[in-house]
Amino acid sequence: MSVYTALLNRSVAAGCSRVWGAAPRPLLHIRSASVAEPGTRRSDDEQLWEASSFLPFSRARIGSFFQETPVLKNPFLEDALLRGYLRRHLPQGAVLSDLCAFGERVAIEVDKWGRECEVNPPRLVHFDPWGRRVDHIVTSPAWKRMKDLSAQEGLVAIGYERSFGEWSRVYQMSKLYIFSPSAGLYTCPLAMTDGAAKVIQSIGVSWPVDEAFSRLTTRQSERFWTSGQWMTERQGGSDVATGTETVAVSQTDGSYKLHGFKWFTSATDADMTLTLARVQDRTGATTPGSRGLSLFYAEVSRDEDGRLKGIEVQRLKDKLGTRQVPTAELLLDGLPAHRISEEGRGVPCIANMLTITRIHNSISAAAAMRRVVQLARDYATRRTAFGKLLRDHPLHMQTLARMEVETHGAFLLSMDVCRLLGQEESGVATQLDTHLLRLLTPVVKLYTGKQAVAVVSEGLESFGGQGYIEDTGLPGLLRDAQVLSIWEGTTNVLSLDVLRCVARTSGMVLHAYFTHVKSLLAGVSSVSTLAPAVKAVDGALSQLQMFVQEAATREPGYLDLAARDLAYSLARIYAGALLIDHACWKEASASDTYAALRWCEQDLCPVVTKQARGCYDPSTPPLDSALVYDQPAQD
Ligand code: MFK
Repeated sequence: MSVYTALLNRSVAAGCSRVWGAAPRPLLHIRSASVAEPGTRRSDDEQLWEASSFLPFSRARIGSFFQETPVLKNPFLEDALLRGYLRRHLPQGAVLSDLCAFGERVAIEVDKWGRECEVNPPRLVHFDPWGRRVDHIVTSPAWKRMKDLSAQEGLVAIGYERSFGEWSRVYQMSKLYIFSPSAGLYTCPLAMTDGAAKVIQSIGVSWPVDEAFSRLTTRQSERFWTSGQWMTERQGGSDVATGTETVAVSQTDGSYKLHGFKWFTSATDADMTLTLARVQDRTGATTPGSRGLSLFYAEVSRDEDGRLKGIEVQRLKDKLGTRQVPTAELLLDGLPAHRISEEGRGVPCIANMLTITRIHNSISAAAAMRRVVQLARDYATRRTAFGKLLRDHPLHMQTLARMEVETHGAFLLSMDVCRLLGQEESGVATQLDTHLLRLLTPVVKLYTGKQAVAVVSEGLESFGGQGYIEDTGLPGLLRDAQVLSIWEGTTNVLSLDVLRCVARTSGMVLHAYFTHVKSLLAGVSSVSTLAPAVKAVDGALSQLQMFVQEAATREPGYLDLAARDLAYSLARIYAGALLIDHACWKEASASDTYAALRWCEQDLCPVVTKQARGCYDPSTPPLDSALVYDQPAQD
């Protein structure tokens, strides 16, 4: 008999079962403890097993119930709305079969890489073992595989090949939408890569960026490049125009060297970047403000000693989410660069990039919502509580249905902006379409960014405590969603962008908006099931039109205060019209109708509701300030 067995036997003899109460029955039976026949000798193993069966804690006794996990199935096949939308607008077999095959790959292979990017985040190695400064950003093998996959699957290329004409962007973004929640945030470098390709194409591809354009848009993984977008400095995350301190010193060969400090540079392992700087004149002076900014192209390369040319990586950022993406602070110390905009035209030139990255952001937001709904729906068929599956609890299903309504709205908003982008790029856009694209890009970005945080947060709750446990992968969805309303323009900055584009076009963007929403409603029969939804959108649209006319006569500042609610109203009314339009399609499903009806039950025009409460009156700012800066208690 081993010492251990002897000890166990002694414990039993000492009456452990009395101390701990009745001996619990083993829950997990590996084998039964045998009862020795008289005259037979029990083995040490048998005696050990018998003794241990009286212990309240042991490996055999953590319980026999293990919850089935939520399963990620092919995200294309699981998404009736995406498939319906494509059947309606882009029914080409090649597209559908590519998306189906890609969806299978995402579920089986790519999702695991995405997880690996999260658990194996990038790190910065400043020095080599012999003390030389190297500034290596070490990324996981999965992150590198994402780069190859992105090229091979044409995740940027599809938008530039334009094989499906005006619907090419919808095809590309559908693929990114399937990819995004499994991508380990590789969608971030792809957004900037796409944006950089767009800028280069818009300025007319020529030396030195022709090679870059071909690499950004290739399907050959060994040639594929990603691009950064180094805009943010210490003073200028939003206020780029005044906050940019980086200077460009011209060289005798016509190129420049950049000196400055970039405070947030995402996906810093990029091969090239577009960045803003102020050109110094002979005296070293620069022009302040937006008019002093020019756009530069720079390659990220190393010298023969392995040092980055003209760049020092100060540190990697410690972020709430998006930990998969290397985000760095960079000192630009003579970075060789080429000016690719006219002097002083940097902001309008990089605005093309902002349009693209904001559309990518919207797609990622809708995709995050779709993913959490898919997982929650699957889980509801596997989890039993209070004697029945979650799917049989009406209140639980009502909650999932509300998440689905939001996801329907976000998807159609985002895809419609992709549709408009595709039309503009293939030369078939009308002036109305171009105005709509300008107005809706910030509106859809800001609205879907906020929706994503709310829906993903709700989604986590549907897994109970497991939704809060890191290694389920679920909390990462929420942490990553939180960035969607921050980067590429915060909600307030984009709300003000909406006002600026209204002012710059003398209201033409709003005219386009009203015209298009009316045309979407025009085809719906008044006796249709959708009549209450049509009535709600129609009414909200009229209210919004009156608000806009009246607000134009108000003092400056009135609209600034209304900007956020105005943007929300534009988003909700437009999404309502899109949902109705989609539900009127002859092959629409019952859930398409349900989504349209439910969406239109909310306050579609919060700007008028808040106006009626006097929220934008001149007395409001002092009141709001008083609320925020409350007087300290007087002793
Ligand atoms: C999953 C996807 C994720 C994506 C990953 C990307 C990660 C990158 C991390 C970052 O977040 S990088 C930093 C993000 N920062 C921003 O998004 C900047 C936010 N600030 C703004 O958007 C400001 O509104 C802006 C810097 C554009 C304001 O600059 P200005 O110089 O005060 O603009 P102004 O005076 O309104 O306009 C100057 C010109 O640009 C005008 O043209 P013109 O001179 O020809 O009249 C405008 O029409 C044009 N412009 C400005 N915004 C535009 C635009 N054009 C088109 N679209 C726009 N949005």
